[in-house]
Amino acid sequence: MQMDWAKGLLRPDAEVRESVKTLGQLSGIFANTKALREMDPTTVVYRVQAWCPIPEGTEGGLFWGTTVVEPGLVDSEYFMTHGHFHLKRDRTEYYGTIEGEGALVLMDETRATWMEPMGAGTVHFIRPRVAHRVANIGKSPLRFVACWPSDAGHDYESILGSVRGFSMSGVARCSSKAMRDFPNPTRFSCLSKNLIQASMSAS
Ligand code: M6P
Ligand code: ZN
Repeated sequence: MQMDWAKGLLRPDAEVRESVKTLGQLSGIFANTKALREMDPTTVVYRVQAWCPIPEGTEGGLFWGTTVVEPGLVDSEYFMTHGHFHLKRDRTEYYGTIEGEGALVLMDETRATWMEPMGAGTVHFIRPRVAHRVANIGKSPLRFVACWPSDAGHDYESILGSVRGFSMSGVARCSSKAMRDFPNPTRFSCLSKNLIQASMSAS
């Protein structure tokens, strides 16, 4: 396999799966559905390349991939990945940032949510039973690589909805300065959305 390490892109190959997520495919994750409806549904939010050299579900294997999240906003929310728990909840993952500015939003099964700032060179270990989503909080594409177990699976269902979902206001319009100044990792409850926004706008 060949990867362009400057851009994180994998050379197209029969074992590399490529997918594109548009605004039209992400209607469940943005809070302001009216603002979303007024945008072009074909707008690309992010692209994923996943190198899957063995069948999905195989125990003991690893997949490798790159995700590129475009800059943009839906009302006050940054463009972000859908986000997921692993179907096998004890499976972990690494994310490593190539370039851009991002927020890795993490949420455990008690719905406690926290963030880690992403920037060129940051590496993030996603612990067992922790859902993960990435928002692009910068002005250029955010590129990151990921490595995860081939039997982890994706559970998208459990993070959807205003009650069960991530505390999405936490990534709304937070400046990169606020992200840098935030203790890392910062832990807070999903119930304190206003507090998060207040802390971020204060810094
Ligand atoms: C990373 C990995 C993939 C994931 C992708 C996009 O590359 O975690 O497993 O599919 O990000 O994230 P999502 O599936 O939540 O849209
Ligand atoms: Zn994952």
